[in-house]
Amino acid sequence: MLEPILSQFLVPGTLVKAERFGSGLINETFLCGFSDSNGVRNYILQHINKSVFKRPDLVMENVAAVTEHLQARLRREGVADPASVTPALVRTRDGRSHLVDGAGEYWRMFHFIETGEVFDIVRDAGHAHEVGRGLGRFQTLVSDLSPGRLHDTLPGFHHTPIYLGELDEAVRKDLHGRRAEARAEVAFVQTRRQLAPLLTDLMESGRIPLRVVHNDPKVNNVLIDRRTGKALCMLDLDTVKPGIVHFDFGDCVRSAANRVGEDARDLDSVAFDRSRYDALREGYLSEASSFLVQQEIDLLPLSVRVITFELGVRFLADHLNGDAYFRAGYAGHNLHRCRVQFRLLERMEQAGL
Ligand code: GN1
Ligand code: MG
Repeated sequence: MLEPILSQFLVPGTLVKAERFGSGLINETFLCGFSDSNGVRNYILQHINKSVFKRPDLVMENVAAVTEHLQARLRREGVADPASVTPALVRTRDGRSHLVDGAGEYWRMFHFIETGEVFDIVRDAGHAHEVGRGLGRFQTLVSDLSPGRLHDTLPGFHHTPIYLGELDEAVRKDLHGRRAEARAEVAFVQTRRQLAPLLTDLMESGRIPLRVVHNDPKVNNVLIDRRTGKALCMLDLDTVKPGIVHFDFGDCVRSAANRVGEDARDLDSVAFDRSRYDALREGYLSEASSFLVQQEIDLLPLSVRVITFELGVRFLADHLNGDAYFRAGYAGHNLHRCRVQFRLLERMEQAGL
């Protein structure tokens, strides 16, 4: 059924495969192969989740602006074929950045980066270093893109107090009768509410600069070069918008320093890995210290607990709201995801972070 969609994009050759790809929780992703006399070429097709992204048209304006900026920067640095090392859109036959199908659904296509691979769980400290470096490099590359150029496509995206308010409401309403089984997690949140405003207060006080940030730099959004093990680029650019670097650093660490990953089945295996944290931080700063101010660097550790707490709160609220936001693979999946984040937060606290 994807053929009518695929045929609208400007790709040479005949479709030979279209299969589901990746482990993102929001959009639907497909790997598509096209063959011509030069062999088979792969592309990524994505169906944008309109219940999360209410203005997919503006998301695509951002994605086009950011990917073009990245390609221009790399070209200036002497990279001959930027599309082989950074996300690049494939235009539609009528020259657009995306397709709106007859049902009003939004689709976009990217060149596939053949030398890259992604992992859901960090393998070792060297990988953590590259994940951090990839993030720092991304932020550096967009540091000369004015935040005012981008739309705020997800207002309040890392505004932890808003998520806390949504959780409170979900607990109060208990629309799906799931409150009783989540009693311990709701109590956990009550003892840590003071974490919620720490980053947003900083941002709103203007004491730290507003920059273009990624907002979703989890491990599997960092593409790694399979030949060298080095970070190639950041993927999943839908959430790129103005924010503070702490949203990124916190999210990257909560994803990469969790030894068993965010979907670990055994809660007791969840551990905060200090050596991976140190490696990630070092990799990040090896790139980002070119533009960060000292105050931003000093506040990096704080961001880790806040963003871990925030994601746990989001998963918990979504569980209570009937899994309306994050794709769930089984009943109770989002409650379990919340438990993993809260266990990780406890381990971070024990580690003195
Ligand atoms: C979602 O789309 P994906 O899977 O990369 C979510 C992030 C969460 C992450 C947790 C737009 O990211 O905020 O941290 O799941 N993205 C959105 O796995 O909500
Ligand atoms: Mg993703």
